[in-house]
Amino acid sequence: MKDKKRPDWVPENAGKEFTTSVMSGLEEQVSNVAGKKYTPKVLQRKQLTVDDYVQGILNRDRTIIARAITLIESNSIKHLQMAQEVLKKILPYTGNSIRVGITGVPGAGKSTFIEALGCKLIKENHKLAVLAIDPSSSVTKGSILGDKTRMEKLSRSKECFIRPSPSSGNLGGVTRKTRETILICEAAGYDVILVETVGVGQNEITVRSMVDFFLLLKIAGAGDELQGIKKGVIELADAILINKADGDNLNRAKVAKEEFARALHYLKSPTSGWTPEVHTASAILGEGVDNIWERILEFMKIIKECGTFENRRKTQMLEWLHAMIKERLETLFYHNPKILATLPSIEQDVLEGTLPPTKAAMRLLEIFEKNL
Ligand SMILES: Nc1nc2c(ncn2[C@@H]2O[C@H](COP(=O)(O)OP(=O)(O)OP(=O)(O)O)[C@@H](O)[C@H]2O)c(=O)[nH]1
Ligand SMILES: [Mg+2]
Repeated sequence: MKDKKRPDWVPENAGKEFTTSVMSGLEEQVSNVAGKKYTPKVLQRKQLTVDDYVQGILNRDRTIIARAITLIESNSIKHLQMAQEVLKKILPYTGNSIRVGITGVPGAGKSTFIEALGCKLIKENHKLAVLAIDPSSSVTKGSILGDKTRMEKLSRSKECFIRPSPSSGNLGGVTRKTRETILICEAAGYDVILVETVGVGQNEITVRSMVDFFLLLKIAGAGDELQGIKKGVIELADAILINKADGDNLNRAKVAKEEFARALHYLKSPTSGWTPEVHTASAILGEGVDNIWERILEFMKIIKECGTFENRRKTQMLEWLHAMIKERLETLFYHNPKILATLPSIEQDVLEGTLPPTKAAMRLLEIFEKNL
């Protein structure tokens, strides 16, 4: 046994001058630790079947929910197929939540607001899932940690599931992963889903396309009121919440509220049947939080009555379908062996000016079609 731990090339009868030895492998450890059967942690992690995932999700088993989301986030084709099987089976249990998107510049107080609102909801026996897209904002720099401390009570609550979504990869990927994560959370019985996203351009449009209610957090006096009023993200919002309306900031917040309310008059509502509103709050003091939740409930009631809710969810399903097709086509294209082989030289021709980009694109697409 002892000799086995020496490499093959060590001469027989070699002395202590050959110090090299071979570590025992996992299999050896499994059957051979102190004569007892022992399975290291890495091997204990059982591969889950599709049904294991489905049952775990429906039973709100947080470990399995987390693993199912990891499966969804994986870019491997094998995982993608399995994830789709899981999703197909949980689909009948989805759709029964209030989906709220929360956006705002870094530091606007989104996480603090979610902590305040979340604690209230849990007290009222809701089950809450918080998904944070692109949590690594410029303020907190890789703020999964920052978010955990800002959402301290929530992250300790058993009724709340917090999950940062990866922002890496293409936008289509982020869309698919977040949408699918929402479905998993719904099937697990979370009846309120809050999606936090940092207000940088495309992210907001993406999140708007997957939630019912879209809330924009603003801070008074940040100097961006007028810029913001030039449409943009404001057009996507069902409500604007002027946060940090406390201390010295209270008056400024009230003024900002009036300004935004005036500006909203000139904009088209993103949700038919609902007129966007402006409110103030202090997330840190928990003031104004109850009010915004009441407005969200009122919103849900109204849009369900007038049919907007159903229409929006249907439109969102179609948007999702097309996002999926685009994502899949793009993956197929860029992983196609013939494309991989020809792309660098065609890129080079484009760079050298010997091939116009349009022609280059046509040529590559032809190659792709012929080698599907
Ligand atoms: N005075 C005051 N400060 C607040 C309030 N809400 C949040 N803050 C503070 O503002 C800072 C940023 O809050 P976060 O909740 O992390 O903001 P965020 O929008 O989630 O930021 P990112 O996730 O980095 O985009 C923290 O220091 C909070 O304590 C508020 O209502 N009043
Ligand atoms: Mg945050």
